[in-house]
Amino acid sequence: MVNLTINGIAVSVEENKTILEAAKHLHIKIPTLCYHKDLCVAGNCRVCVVEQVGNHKLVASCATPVAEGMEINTNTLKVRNCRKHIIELLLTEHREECTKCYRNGHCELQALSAEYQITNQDFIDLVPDKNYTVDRLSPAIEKDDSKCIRCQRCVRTCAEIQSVGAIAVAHKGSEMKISTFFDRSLDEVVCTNCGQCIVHCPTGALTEKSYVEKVWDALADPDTHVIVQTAPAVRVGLGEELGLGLGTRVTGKMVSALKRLGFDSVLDTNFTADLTIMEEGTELLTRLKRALVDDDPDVALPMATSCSPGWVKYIEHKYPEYLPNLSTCKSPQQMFGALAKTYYAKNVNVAPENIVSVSIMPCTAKKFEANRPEMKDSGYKDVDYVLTTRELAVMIKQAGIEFEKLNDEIFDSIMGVGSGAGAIFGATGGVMEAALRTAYEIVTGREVPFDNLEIIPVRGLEGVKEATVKIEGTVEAWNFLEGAELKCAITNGLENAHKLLEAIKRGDKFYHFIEIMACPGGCLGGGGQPFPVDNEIRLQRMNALYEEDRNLPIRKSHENPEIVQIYKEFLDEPLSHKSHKLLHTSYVK
Ligand code: HC0
Repeated sequence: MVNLTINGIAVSVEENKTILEAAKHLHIKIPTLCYHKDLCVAGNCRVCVVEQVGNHKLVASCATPVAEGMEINTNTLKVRNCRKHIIELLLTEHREECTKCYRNGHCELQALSAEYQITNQDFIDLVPDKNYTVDRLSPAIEKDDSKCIRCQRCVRTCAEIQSVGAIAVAHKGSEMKISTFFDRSLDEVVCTNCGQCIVHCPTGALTEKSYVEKVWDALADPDTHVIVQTAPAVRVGLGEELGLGLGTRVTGKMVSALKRLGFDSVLDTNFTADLTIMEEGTELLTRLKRALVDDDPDVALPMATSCSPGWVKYIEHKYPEYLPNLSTCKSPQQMFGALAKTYYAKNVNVAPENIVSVSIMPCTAKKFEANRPEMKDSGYKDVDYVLTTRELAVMIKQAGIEFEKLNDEIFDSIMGVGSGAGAIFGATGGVMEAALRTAYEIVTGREVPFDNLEIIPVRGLEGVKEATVKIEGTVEAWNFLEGAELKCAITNGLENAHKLLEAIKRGDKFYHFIEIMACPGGCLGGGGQPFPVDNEIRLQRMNALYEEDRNLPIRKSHENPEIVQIYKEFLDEPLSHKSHKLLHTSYVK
């Protein structure tokens, strides 16, 4: 342990801790901007400066390790003035239009400016007029350089967490900016649209493309039938944006709010998450049969999940040789869209051209996915508009709904019933757990051999998780799997996906089935979820999703009565001709 004093108070912390971390032990808050718990230390904004007693040196507390006998002051005149000047300088280069800014009220620079009562503009003449770029071409993410403070949190996020590198530092000195390959639009580079840069950006330099006004227009149009689907992870994030505690489960209030907003039908993506399990589980078993019984050399294993659009774009850009390994299943969002304008339209007797299909997602890549040209199998654009969790919160506030006072309501039908297996899709490992609950039971006729259906090895925030499920005692149709050991792996965050794929490529690892989610923690940590985010917050949302599962009456996808109904009335069976047409797709480089 290392002993030091901060503001005259003694503290002992482990070696290799920083002054910033030591101060936290004493509940002393030091302001930061370029620092983020998820990222490596950059130490470039210097707003976290503190003063060393004795030599009066100012040091960046986020980047300075503690030392034995160190004496630090965090609140001297020199420290305060220095921080104030740094904030003033940042504001000088930052286009101040707080009242019109997307991050108004959620901006870390704005908060610091308020905290330090910045009222003067002493440095305004130092900065020449600049030609800032505002990139609005992507259907998912907007980038406004005039709001950028060059802290590089986005750059580190894209490289460290996502292994994508779509954005990087370009030029030097006063010309330095965060740019893309040849300064092209995010729509034209390797960006996966995951939006992790947005949730790690302290200001409004990176934001989602908003479709709030389009949805208000649709709701106001008497000739449209506007339906909404809500993703699993929204129900454990939305409350944070509306004054409730971290990871509060707000499913019933969310449904109630959506009804008050005027949606004609409030439905659940968890329904198509269950449907995905039926289709993807059958696809996996079919691939296993081809590999194990037919000795088919062309069958691609491991089969990889395909429901995370950031991951799909990543594999298209970076590992196209593994595209045959992707499950042909569309994501639950897109399955829902295709069914909304076919199965649902027929059931409620509404012309599909009059249906506007909206989805609420914790994800910005879902906006890109809905705009992919291949996502029109219903004969129309399957999903018209995608809103993030944050955008839904904006609509609820604009409508004057006192969210925390709402009573719980239930989803409409049809396509409004989801199982607990569908709910846990929002957490890393959830798709795997849901698939195993169903596939194991189909193959053996018995429940998975885990207490209370909870497959613990696939749970948690670790980057790469592995599980082996031994199949013992099969029903007749699946005798070839008797004694087989199904090897699975789960990753979250694209850097971890990269590591896993490299291990598979080298031949170090072999799996039958892998689940990959683009965002840390899975969708619950998606780029469309409320600010801020770190692992403690992700864990709270994750626990809430598992609680949601435990509290639902149906916890296995194949037992969802609406799933049984859709196969009986419309799809016939998993991987049927109709399923293939509406629920499956293929991706190319
Ligand atoms: Fe997800 Fe999904 S679980 S990707 O993370 O599979 O966004 O929440 O909606 O589609 O269901 C996101 C979350 C979804 C889809 C589902 C999947």
